Amino acid sequence: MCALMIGSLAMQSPPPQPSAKQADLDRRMGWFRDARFGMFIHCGLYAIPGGQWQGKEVGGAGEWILQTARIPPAEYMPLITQFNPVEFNADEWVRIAKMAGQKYIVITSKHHEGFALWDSRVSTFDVMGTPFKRDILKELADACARGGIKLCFYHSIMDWTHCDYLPKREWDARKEEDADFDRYVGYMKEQLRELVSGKYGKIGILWFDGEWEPSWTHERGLELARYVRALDPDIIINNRVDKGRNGMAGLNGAGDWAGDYGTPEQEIPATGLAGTDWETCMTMNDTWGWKATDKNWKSAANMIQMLCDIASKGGNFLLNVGSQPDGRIPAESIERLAQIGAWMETNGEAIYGSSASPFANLPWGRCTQKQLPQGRTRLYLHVFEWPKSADGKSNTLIMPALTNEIVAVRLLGATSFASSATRSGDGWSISIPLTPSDPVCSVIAIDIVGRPLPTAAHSSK
Ligand code: FHN
Repeated sequence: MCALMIGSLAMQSPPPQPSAKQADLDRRMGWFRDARFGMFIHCGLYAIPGGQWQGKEVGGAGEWILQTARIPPAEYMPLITQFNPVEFNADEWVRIAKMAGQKYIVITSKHHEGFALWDSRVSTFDVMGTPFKRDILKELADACARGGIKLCFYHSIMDWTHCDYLPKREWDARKEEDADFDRYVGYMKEQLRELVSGKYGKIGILWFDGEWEPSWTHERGLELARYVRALDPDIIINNRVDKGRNGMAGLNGAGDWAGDYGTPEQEIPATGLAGTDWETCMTMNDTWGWKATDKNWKSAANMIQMLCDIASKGGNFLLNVGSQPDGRIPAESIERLAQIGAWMETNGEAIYGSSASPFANLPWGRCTQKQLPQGRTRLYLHVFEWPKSADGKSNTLIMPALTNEIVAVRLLGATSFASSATRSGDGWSISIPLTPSDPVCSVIAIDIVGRPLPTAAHSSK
């Protein structure tokens, strides 16, 4: 039996009262911190060439083909006549996200190509100008409402095809002096109003991107954030509305930057980031927009451990799918999402609503935590490297550096085995089965008295 010593609750002072600004942020971020895992969808005209142009393979991400192949907008925009994703089924997309355990969807309302995935009143370069003639975002909004998935929009500030966006691509024949960037910002704001107006339901996040060109300034970023906040005081705005992020690391440097959370891209911060909300976005292969030749798929095992790593540092994981020109999500994506979903079915409680590990590092894996009533805490031990039994008869996991009393131990997904914990040095020795309950990551839940008190050497603080 685990030690049933009645641990004295360490006298832990209550946390300080948050400021009004922090309280407002906490209110907005509540569902985001609970969700932890979302689906990114890159859907646009770029899936039609799918990485090929004029019979040649084009390097780089599929959605960057206008830039990478230096396609004049006048030659790119006629792709609209070929956009016809006849296999698109919004309920199927939502089913796949739910199957994976993803709680929100961020879809590209408009990527850098400037094509609007909804029926926009202020543009003819939109989905209603295609043979498909259906409002994809409206169908997805209705499916998300039916499925209980939070809908969010990725929206690019940079717009390679709009006549007023600056700077123009150097191979764009249109004259920069004919463009009016302020007029472009007014157009962008009008499209954002359409998206957040209620027609598409309550939008969870406006996921800005494409903020890096010189035409977009800190002042414009602050003003756009104020504009969006006025449209909806509850909507979350990422930090790419402004100029504060440090490239792909995605986290704001010092300064009064707009945006509610940081956006590391294709990478996971080395440690947790106390007091900062953040979300790593990542492709499953190497491209955001669909590319026929990109077969460099990550394994589901790798992405499950990434999800645990990210949650153990207090972040969210936004995992991408690039829809095919026919409107289907690639089979390779669905296959991986199904495997991730199976793991989440058993272990999701260790991810959803969890917060960062109190430990700097653990030799066998990661840790997340949740507060319990009566001042107790549940620690979830995500074991990647299952210990090997010394004698083939019994097995233990060493939980180092935990001064709190353990009052309960449970192996997620293992119905029969009764784990127990006994003191071991400055931590605990936990009895575990000879073999892991999951080959990728087995989770052990331990309930402790009080808030976790790791020894100084092992604290993440
Ligand atoms: O240029 C885009 C890219 O196409 C993709 O949308 C990613 C996703 O976060 N964001 C930009 C690259 O940082």
